[in-house]
Amino acid sequence: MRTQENIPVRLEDYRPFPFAISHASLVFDLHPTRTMVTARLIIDRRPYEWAKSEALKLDGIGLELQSIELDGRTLTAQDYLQEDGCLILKNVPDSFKLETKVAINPAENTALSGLYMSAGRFCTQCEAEGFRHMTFWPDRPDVMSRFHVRIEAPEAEFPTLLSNGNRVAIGQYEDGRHWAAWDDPHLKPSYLFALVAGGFDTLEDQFVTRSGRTVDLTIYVDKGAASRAIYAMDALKRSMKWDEEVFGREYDLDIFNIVAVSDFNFGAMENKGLNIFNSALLLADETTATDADFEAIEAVVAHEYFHNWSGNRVTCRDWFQLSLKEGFTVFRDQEFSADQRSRAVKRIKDVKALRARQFPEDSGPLAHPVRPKSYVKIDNFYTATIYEKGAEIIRVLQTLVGRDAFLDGANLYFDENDGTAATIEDWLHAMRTATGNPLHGIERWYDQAGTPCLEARSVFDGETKRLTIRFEQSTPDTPGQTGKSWVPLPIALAFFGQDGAPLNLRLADTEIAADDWLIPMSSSSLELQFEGAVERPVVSYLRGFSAPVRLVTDHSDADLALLAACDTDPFVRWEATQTIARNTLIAVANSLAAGQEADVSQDLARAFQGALADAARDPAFAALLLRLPDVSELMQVQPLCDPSNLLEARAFVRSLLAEQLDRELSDCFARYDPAQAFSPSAAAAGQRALMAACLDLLCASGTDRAAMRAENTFFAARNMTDMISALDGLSQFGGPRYHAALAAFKGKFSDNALVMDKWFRVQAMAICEDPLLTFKKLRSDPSFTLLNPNRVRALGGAFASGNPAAFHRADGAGYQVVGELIADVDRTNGALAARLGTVFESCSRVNEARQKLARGTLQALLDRNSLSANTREILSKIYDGLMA
Ligand code: B3K
Ligand code: ZN
Repeated sequence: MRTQENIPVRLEDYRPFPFAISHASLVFDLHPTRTMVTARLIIDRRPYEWAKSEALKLDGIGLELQSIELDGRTLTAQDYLQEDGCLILKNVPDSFKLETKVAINPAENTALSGLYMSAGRFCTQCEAEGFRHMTFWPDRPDVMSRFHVRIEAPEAEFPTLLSNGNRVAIGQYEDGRHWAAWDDPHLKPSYLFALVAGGFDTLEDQFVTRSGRTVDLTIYVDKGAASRAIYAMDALKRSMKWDEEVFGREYDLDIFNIVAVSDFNFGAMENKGLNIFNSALLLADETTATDADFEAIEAVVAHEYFHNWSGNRVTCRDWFQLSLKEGFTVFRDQEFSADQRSRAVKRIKDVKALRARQFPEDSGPLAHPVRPKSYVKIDNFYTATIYEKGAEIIRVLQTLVGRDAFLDGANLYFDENDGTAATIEDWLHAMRTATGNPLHGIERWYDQAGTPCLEARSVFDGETKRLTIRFEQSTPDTPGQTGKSWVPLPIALAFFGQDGAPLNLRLADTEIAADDWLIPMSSSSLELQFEGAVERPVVSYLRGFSAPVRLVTDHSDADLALLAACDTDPFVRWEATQTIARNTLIAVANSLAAGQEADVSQDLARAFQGALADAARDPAFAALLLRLPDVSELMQVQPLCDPSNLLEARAFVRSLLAEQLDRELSDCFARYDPAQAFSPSAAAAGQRALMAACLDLLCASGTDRAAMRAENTFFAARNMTDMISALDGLSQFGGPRYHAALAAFKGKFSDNALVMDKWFRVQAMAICEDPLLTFKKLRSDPSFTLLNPNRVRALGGAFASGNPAAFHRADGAGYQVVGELIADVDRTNGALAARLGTVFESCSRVNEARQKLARGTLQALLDRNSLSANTREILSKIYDGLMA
């Protein structure tokens, strides 16, 4: 099927918009089912030769046109054309005023793009193309205007009326309606527009910028929830300060507002001066939010705030440049969190997330470059590649040029492009100019899909005492892209003696010696020789994960054990432990599959013992060391796998570890005091994470003692983190204890939707009992709704991604239930359904029989004519990549 809706947009077709709209004055007369939107635009033809004969083409979808006036003259149907989501006016003058009036129905907007209602309030989401659902407009990021907005609504129901910028006037009508006028002094594209109307409680504070301006900060939340916004407010103030101190960027309006809404398609949105947040990423206190929630809130509040410069002051010329703002802003929020918390732990968590989400994307049917060449639905391109790989490229750049030069480059980028819609070329131009570094080949990071593979082999010559290391890099073919070239890779290295002590080696035939090395690789292969070791050193590669590649080394088991025990770089220590675990798990899985007895090496138990012995020094780090790679991760290294075999291997190894390390785990678990006063700090969270990691492994023993421990932890828990850790533990057992805890949980939190999402998630991911039956029960639970994206993700996303053995059941029933859920969600919210559809990406890694079953489910979905263009784009790409 080929309709206007699924014709790809191509980067090479980019052309500026032929008109400029200097001013936009919008009036929203709000009504849940019939909101009237009047737009008065001041339009000038741009001075390009080709623009002279251009018609004015405005985007507009689902708008009931009431009237159009051009310079005060009412147009009739002969004067314009409405087709394919556009309003076309031929033969317009070079300068004119245009007024359009339309009616829209926010209450029926279940796609949550444009103006919609959430919990009885009006709110908007415009990125990427929501604005066209409210009024006729060239809905593209390179058309920037000054917006003036007037909002009218009944005062009793909608006491708060918000938009971007500053509130410049308010007033009342006699019929109980009131109005507010907002003016945003900054030019902005339509995707940054926002409007909110409703009744809220607020949390207020102030921030004084380094130049001495006072900014009023307000967070708008549900009635009674203001105290749950305290943490977010604190994170906001810390973000504002950090951006001044590190990037030299100050806030530029007198007010900064954040609104929390319960129905939102993703995490949050950086609208100028009026951020809108999914309440899951804003509201937190110890009794309702976990440490992971606190951490995510801190990161997302910072992320949206940082967009004020990387995204709003400097925006994107077109959506192909999306990573210009997203990759850079993720990098900025990662650095912020690293400074607020533990840099090492943050780096490991980021790498885990990259490998869990971006690496599979980059090696599967949905692989695409950080700057794609074409797309069908832009909503589908808010991907881990654009965000997380995009952030890694920025980090590679920083590592290549050094922190100070990098910050100079970022400053120059902000200054040169302030108030404009920029491109990735503009960014690289600023970096090259400021640093003097030619950054050869850096564009390939943006243009080539696929995760580069870096192979490192080392040979020690016992006679010459020279260590030779040979690096080879290659980037695999991806759908539609072959024959790739090298990318610039910063390789951080160090060496350890067989006793585990760091070695200071010399680059052969030079005087250059160091403990730590940073080797920029800008070729497909590279050979280096080092001198100064008396016996074969162990090489520590890619310290701090200095480049986002798949690393293949010739490390022996003994080398890995040494690095796991002695490396001074926490990332490599963790990586070595994970590699030992991965190798062990895969070996066990293969033995089990072959019906043989599994022979488990002691290296893993020893590495865990080391982690436990050292746990007090950095509990958060120890907690990471003690978590085995999960089934999804193992699926990436075991092609054409059977996920239930991997799950079985994991359960087997975990039970062995639980048995062997019972004393150490129990001691470490017992050192945790569940009654201590709560703090959301990284240090306190680290202690809770360590307790949880111990409890999780202890539960793998399957003993009654462990189940009782989890039960006691659950009922003694004074905070949500401990409660969820205990519930996770109990979910390994199933049975009455687990169900009693679930019932108690529900009884306590049934009126808090965000906490109930956790109740859904724990059960959707539980491997006890029959996960498919659990899924079906939850799907028909009265508190399940297709209309709330958080709830849909808490069930569908958690089941398909977090319970791989159940999703990839041999009989295909897992695919079927998720397919049905996607079809149901798609009826009301195509963007959400498409995002959920990406879970089928993992099917390219399972065995042929399963791939065929998944293909059948996808075929049935694709056969539906009513399937949204969003979901069709995702599912058809996945379908094409599966075995027939
Ligand atoms: N810029 C938004 C994401 C918009 C997603 C549109 N489908 C939030 C963020 O990345 O900060
Ligand atoms: Zn962002």
